[in-house]
Amino acid sequence: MCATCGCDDTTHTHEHHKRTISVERDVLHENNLLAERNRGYFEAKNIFALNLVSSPGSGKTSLLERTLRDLKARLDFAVIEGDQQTTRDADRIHATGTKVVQINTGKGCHLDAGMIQNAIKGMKPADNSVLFIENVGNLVCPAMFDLGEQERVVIISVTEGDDKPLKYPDMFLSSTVCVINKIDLLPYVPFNMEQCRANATKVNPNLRFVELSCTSGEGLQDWYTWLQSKLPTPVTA
Ligand SMILES: Nc1nc2c(ncn2[C@@H]2O[C@H](COP(=O)(O)OP(=O)(O)OP(=O)(O)O)[C@@H](O)[C@H]2O)c(=O)[nH]1
Ligand SMILES: [Mg+2]
Repeated sequence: MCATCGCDDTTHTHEHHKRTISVERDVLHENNLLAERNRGYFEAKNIFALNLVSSPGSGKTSLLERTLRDLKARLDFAVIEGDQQTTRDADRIHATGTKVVQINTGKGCHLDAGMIQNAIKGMKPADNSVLFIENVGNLVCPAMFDLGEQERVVIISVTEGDDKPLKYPDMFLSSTVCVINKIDLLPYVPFNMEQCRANATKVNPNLRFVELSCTSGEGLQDWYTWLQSKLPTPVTA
């Protein structure tokens, strides 16, 4: 039996697999072109865009809520929320007083650059602002889709297991920062921090780590220090 598609036919040629690959390439090519346009827009307006990716429930929205509340007096923020259904996360962000747009992807499992282009046309984030994009909770598909962001932040929580970087390497390879969240739960779960970091570093030696808890607040200062160190210098007229 064919190990790729399960066909019993021994004369099977695999031609149809080649066709599938070329379609995927076309979709990604189109996405990459739009991502470059987004990147140009962000550069021109001096907007610092971050793409937050993780499995469902790792704490993307919780990290945003804390960050927005703690830094809103100093920085100008906008948020694009991606979910399959509901406006629950957008409602949470709205409650912090931050400008937010919700994108519902329906059956889709990731945001793409075209969705971001449409969202920024509508929301018009301010010059010199920080734009957070919360992707759909999924450790696989969002890895393939460049949105034009400057930084991709992968969040893993200690309840997920320290082997996840090895099992979902594309996400950790394509990210620039790895936030390890829910460290308040470390006493209760079998999670080896050093092993997790070693696994992630094996996949991506350039990955930077921040360990924190959105609940207790421990480690949040490290995240804020990193965020502020990355901000581009405001453009002066
Ligand atoms: N104990 C603990 N719980 C946390 C922490 N951060 C988030 N949570 C909880 O984890 C759950 C999921 O958090 P969310 O912020 O909604 O996670 P998310 O990644 O935005 O989830 P999706 O958008 O559904 O993918 C919530 O019940 C949070 O209260 C943390 O640091 N410690
Ligand atoms: Mg969320």
